[in-house]
Amino acid sequence: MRTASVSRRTSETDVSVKLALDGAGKAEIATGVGFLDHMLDLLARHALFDLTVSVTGDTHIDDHHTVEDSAIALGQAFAQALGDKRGIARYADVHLPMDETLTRVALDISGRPFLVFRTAFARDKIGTFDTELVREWFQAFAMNAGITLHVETLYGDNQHHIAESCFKGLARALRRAVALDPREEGRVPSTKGSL
Ligand SMILES: [Mn+2]
Repeated sequence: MRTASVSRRTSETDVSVKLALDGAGKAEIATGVGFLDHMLDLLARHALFDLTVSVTGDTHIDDHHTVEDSAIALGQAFAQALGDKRGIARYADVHLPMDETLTRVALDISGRPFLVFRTAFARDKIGTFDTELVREWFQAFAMNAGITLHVETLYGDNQHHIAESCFKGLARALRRAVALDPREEGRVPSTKGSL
């Protein structure tokens, strides 16, 4: 079973994550940040991961620590659940439309963390959520999941759609990249023999 649990406690946040890669898209998300809950809910649904995320964070300051630390814990859980990456498709890319917005996500489950994030927000807030935290989330997730992740919003106007297209694009790309390819016959998909 490709599952993992991660608990991570600091003076700023207390995070617990449970992840099953071969799930049905069931999510129980309670981070204390409504917009982040919405993004993680649709991430689980579109990746077909079963995902539980609970955070008690210092949101009286702002949402930064809760967003970053939950992404660190989810990235760690993802890497743990994948294990030695035997048999996976490894690469995937998606163009994710959401009404007027189009975002491209390409990723490699490489073990070499890297983020290219070419998505700009014209406004600082979506409701009470700071739009700059979208990039923070992707950075923390990519570094801790150990994936090479390229996100580019090709065009778009609505800030909610732009953020949501990034998370949905990631979800759909992860769903394909973690899928087991029967032609790999359980081998690690690299000429080096490990990822
Ligand atoms: Mn939405």
